[in-house]
Amino acid sequence: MRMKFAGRELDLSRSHVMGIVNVTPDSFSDGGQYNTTELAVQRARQMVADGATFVDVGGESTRPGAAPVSEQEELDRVSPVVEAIARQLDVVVSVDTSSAAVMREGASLGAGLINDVRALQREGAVEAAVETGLPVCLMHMKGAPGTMQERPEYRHVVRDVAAFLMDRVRVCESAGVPADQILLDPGFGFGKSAEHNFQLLAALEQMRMLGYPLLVGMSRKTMLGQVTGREVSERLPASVAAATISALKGVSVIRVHDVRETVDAVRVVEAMQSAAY
Ligand code: 7PM
Repeated sequence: MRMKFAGRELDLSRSHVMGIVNVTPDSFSDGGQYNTTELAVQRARQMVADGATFVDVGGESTRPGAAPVSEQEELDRVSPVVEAIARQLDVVVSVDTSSAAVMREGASLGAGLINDVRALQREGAVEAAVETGLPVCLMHMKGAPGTMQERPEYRHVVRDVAAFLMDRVRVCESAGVPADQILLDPGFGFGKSAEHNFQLLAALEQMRMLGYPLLVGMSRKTMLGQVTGREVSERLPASVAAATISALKGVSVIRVHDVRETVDAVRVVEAMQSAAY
């Protein structure tokens, strides 16, 4: 179960940690582009030192109610950061985008993975992804970022999410994305109630039986606030618990804010698995 990310081949039968590097203007209150890039690279450097295998660079906020970002704005934010991290650090750079232009530019600057919360449904995205030759992560989202959390409903959340993802797999493979370059993500918090999210968490082994490596992101999310009563700044223990469960269930990539703590948790799971009799 190996996959090649722009020159770096990884064993996805193990769990890897992906650090989140946001390059939205509100994530660094500085204003200037140079400062933003420097701070993002600094953050990524610490994540690599802490054991991250991937860093996910995103310039479009999917936050409910966030203003949509123009393609040029997203390019201006993401490109210098992808380029600097890919050049300076030993890590797979994931580009968190739905834009065909950002996918192409990111790939040319050294990105190793396309992470699209819209599962390549935007105009030209599948074709752009195929051209880059990079692996892609296809995520499930119900509705659109602005309104997705308004009373989401499913017939059966696990079946519905799996059916959506397999439909996107079919479209992508037909267009030329190799089957062994696809990761799937149930999209925790993207158009799901707390119950939906925890049903999906419980069903991760089932999800894995679809035959594609999984990537998940639960770090600091509302679903963890809903069961702990904690504010976002107090969700580290719950986030590490969610990551531990993910590793136990065989998830390949765990997307988090807190790399060091998550890497420790993954190491504990791995120690148990390699000792199991
Ligand atoms: C506001 C709302 C800010 C949501 C940030 C978010 C995922 C992702 C995100 C995920 C994959 C967050 C999310 N979440 N990509 N991008 N999977 N593949 O909490 O779960 O980080 S953005």
